Amino acid sequence: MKVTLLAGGTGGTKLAHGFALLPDDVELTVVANVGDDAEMHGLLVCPDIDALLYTLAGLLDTEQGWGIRGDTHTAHAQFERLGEPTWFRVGDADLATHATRTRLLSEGLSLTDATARMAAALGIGARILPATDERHRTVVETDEGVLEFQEYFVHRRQAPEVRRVRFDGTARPTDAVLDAISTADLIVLGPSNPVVSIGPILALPGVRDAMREAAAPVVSVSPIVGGRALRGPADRMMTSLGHESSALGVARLHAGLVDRFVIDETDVGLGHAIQRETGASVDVLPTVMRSDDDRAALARAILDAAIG
Ligand code: FO1
Repeated sequence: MKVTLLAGGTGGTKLAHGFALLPDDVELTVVANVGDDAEMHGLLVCPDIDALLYTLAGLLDTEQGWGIRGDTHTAHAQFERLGEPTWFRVGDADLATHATRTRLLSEGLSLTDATARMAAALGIGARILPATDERHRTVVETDEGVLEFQEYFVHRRQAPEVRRVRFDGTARPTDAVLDAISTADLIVLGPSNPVVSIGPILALPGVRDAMREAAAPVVSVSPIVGGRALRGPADRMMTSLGHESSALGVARLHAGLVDRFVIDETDVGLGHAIQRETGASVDVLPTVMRSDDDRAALARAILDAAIG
């Protein structure tokens, strides 16, 4: 059973972990958002790839939701002494990840190959595919000006009002990504921010067509539960961009692309409207993942509902 999951941020990463926890009959490929990527201290940081690497290797600082558990910050203190910008906090072990990635890229590896090399070194069985090997940065137009994604997300703490989100560059998805979509038995849009986590992947030319043409069912899992994002600014961002902040709002964004919507039990009342407006089926499941068991149970339930 080949599962291809589009993910970025916390929810999608947790669901990736859920699929990875299932027995060996699931062959997992995660297509990772790269819109959040940024150069920090001369190194390429890929936060969504990092979160996948650390989660699937059992290293993630789960309290924080990013970085490595138990990491120290000696380098951070030295950056501070040197007068370097320190609003983006990179731990010592985390720094090794970014340094390794940057070295592999400087030796001519693609981001796809560098990520595969690092995932293998960390003992990860799932395939993590950057959505593209080219520059594809999320740019946030706000009431306080045009901001790079991490500038908006970390430095400005998501305070500015978002007016528009766009993607910098003319990137194309990798062949590996298009192939993972067209050969999958199941395609899942993870419960990640639809605008800045899933949006950048779907914006790459050919990705939407590949999903429409794929034989596999396409399932979208709502990251909005009871009108609220479980983590991050997805709800406020949806509203300020003119979308309803609800599972229905997410379904509208993915209408025409998706065969089934997974919504949380809290949102059972939205099921009929989603079905009526999008023509897709609706599965009502417990989508809030508090434990590893919750993650695996949701992954299993999605498989059962979509494939039987
Ligand atoms: N998030 C923060 O809120 N503050 C940080 O200082 C920070 C550093 C950081 C370093 C490496 C990394 O891979 C991720 C990091 N993140 C940090 C998380 C990241 O900014 C966001 O959570 C994602 O981009 C949103 O999905």
